[in-house]
Amino acid sequence: MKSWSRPWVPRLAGAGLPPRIFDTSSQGLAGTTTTGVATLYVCGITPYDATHLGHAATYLAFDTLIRAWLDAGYTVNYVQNSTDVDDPLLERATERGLDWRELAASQTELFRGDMRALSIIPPDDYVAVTAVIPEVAAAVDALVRLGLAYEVPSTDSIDGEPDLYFDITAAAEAGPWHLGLESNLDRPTMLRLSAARGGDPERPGKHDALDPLLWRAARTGEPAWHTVLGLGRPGWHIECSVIAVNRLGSSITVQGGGSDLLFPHHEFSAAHASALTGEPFARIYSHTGMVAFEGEKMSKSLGNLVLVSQLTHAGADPRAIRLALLAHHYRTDWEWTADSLASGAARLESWRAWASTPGVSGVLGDPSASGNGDLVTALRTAVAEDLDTPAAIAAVDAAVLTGATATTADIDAVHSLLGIDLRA
Ligand code: 5CA
Ligand code: ZN
Repeated sequence: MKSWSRPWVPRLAGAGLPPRIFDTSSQGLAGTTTTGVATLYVCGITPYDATHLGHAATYLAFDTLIRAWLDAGYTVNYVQNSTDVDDPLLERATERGLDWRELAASQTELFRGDMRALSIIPPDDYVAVTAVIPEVAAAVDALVRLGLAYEVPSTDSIDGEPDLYFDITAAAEAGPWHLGLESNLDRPTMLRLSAARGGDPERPGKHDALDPLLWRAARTGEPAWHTVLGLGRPGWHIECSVIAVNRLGSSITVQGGGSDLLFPHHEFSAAHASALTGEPFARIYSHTGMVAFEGEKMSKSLGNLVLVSQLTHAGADPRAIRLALLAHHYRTDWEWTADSLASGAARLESWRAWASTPGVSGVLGDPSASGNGDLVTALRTAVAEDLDTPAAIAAVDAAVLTGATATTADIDAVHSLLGIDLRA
């Protein structure tokens, strides 16, 4: 599927440190790669009601990771999906009297525009689930052959075809995945989250209440595809496993997404991928914190949204939105307020004034003026240490406060590592 245009990322002199980020599985900081190649899979949107600031914050965190990798001289291969067929999208389309394909196409286009406006580095491969149904069906078929999937009878499917479920007990015995590998949660919490986030622990006929759906046989009025498994559509977690494994291979560097996806989605995406390859899914499992609004997690289902497009249409500078988001560490939960954008805009104003002050020679961004100490090193160190953008911002604020002239290298580093072009 079409991605969006790539922002210009200046190359800085020398090289940044290879970044370390927090790994949810081992609960500690981990070096991201030693090979000079980094592979990244980030869960994309379900395209209805795009793009709220929670989405933007999550994609901005992985954009920062990519910027740190590029600065360290790594080759990056980045894949993202679009869940363009799933229950919540179908329900929203029905509510609004829209064709689900039209709703997905229009919201995906809005998302692309918002990502472009925010200068977020696009995936190298942006993959719609509807474009890879045969691939996913073949993978589910392989899991059946491996003895890791089983049929659950259905009463409402067309022709009484069964649905297919993943056998977590058999998969854990086969290894290398085991339940809790990624999420470290206890079983009661898993059962609660499964029920709340698209699972069906109460469904009769499953071997384990937590076993996730791999393949849903066709129902009247629902989209379905003819495949090796018959007529139906994929479950949620398997789409991400297959899209990632078939494009990036096993043991990818980082699997990323919001903390709301930790269980069951990421745990079981990792389980399916490991079952298919016999290898761990990822070396690092990375999760962003949740952005709240009006006291609750910003979410499409609750409707407490602030959309990027609302702010930009009202005249907000996308760089101010970026600075408002980067002011929070990507792993913390925080709340968007009326002040958030205002403080991002004020900071942008002061940084731009700093960047446009001529240096001693009268040249903008005079490279001979080095009054800011080593701001480039400070920025590199901050982003390489678990993407500490608040520390990076504080370093620029400190430089601005001293009144010392911004050098070309300083301005380029702000542009390259934080994605804020102060020359525009
Ligand atoms: N399509 C699936 C993933 S395969 C999905 O979760 N889509 S989504 O549209 O609901 O979310 C897209 C991304 O934004 C996910 O990584 C999710 O974790 C993240 N996200 C959603 N809400 C928030 C929020 N309030 N704060 C931070 N990140 C969020
Ligand atoms: Zn996903």
